Amino acid sequence: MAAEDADLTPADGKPIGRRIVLGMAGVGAVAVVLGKQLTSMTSNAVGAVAPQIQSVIPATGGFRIYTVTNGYPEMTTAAYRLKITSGADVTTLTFDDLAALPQTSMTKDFQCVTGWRVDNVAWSGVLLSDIIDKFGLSANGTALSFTSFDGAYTESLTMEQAMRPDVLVATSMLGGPISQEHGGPVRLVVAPMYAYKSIKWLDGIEATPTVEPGYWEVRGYDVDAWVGKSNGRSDAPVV
Ligand SMILES: Nc1nc2c(c(=O)[nH]1)N[C@H]1C(S)=C(S)[C@@H](COP(=O)(O)O)O[C@H]1N2
Ligand SMILES: [Mo]
Repeated sequence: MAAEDADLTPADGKPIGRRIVLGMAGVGAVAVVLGKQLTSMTSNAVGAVAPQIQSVIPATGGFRIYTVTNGYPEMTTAAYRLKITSGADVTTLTFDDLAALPQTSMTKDFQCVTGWRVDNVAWSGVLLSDIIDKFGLSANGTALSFTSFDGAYTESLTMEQAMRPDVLVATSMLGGPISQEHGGPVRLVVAPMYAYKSIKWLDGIEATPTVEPGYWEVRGYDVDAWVGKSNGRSDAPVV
């Protein structure tokens, strides 16, 4: 499956392009939608690009599936590892290790900065604050950096943001495992912020001295991506 970068720099200097890849099982549709037209075009773009495969695009319940690489990285729960770096201490957790930690559930709206939103998404997993406490991360930095096993996407939070009770290292979504395209087996969910903070295919958490802006943030999006209070489009229609 091929996709092309759609980064643009509009008049306000903030690159707002992004790439959307929709596809499954050897049949892919690639919609490259530019800048401000993204919100209004996403639904139609699929039909416009490849009308014949519309019927095989999975019903994702209102979610758009995003990736900044060519496709979705694959990982079994057995092979999964989460590397936690807290100063000189490096700990590697398996999926079972995560499952053995206290489990927390939350149901929150999931809002992309481009305007689409899915209401009442059920997540469960381990509170990031529990991981911070268990591994002493706040003694070793003022922020956290997150990496993905897609090898490209990164994210960050201040320690204060990361301690919130609505920030989860999620191992379950909508009552089941997190699917490959939604970032399984483990993704971050930062419920109070636009979904670009919710890094998929999470494989690393590290305490850092300062906030290191993530993938979209070095491309112009706000580091503090509070829904309705950042450079997102909370006023945009849900498409
Ligand atoms: N690794 C990775 N995480 C990511 C992204 C991505 O492209 N790669 N996109 C982000 C954006 S912009 C959104 S809106 C959500 C989309 O989540 P979904 O693909 O499960 O709908 O994932 C976020 N996390
Ligand atoms: Mo997004």
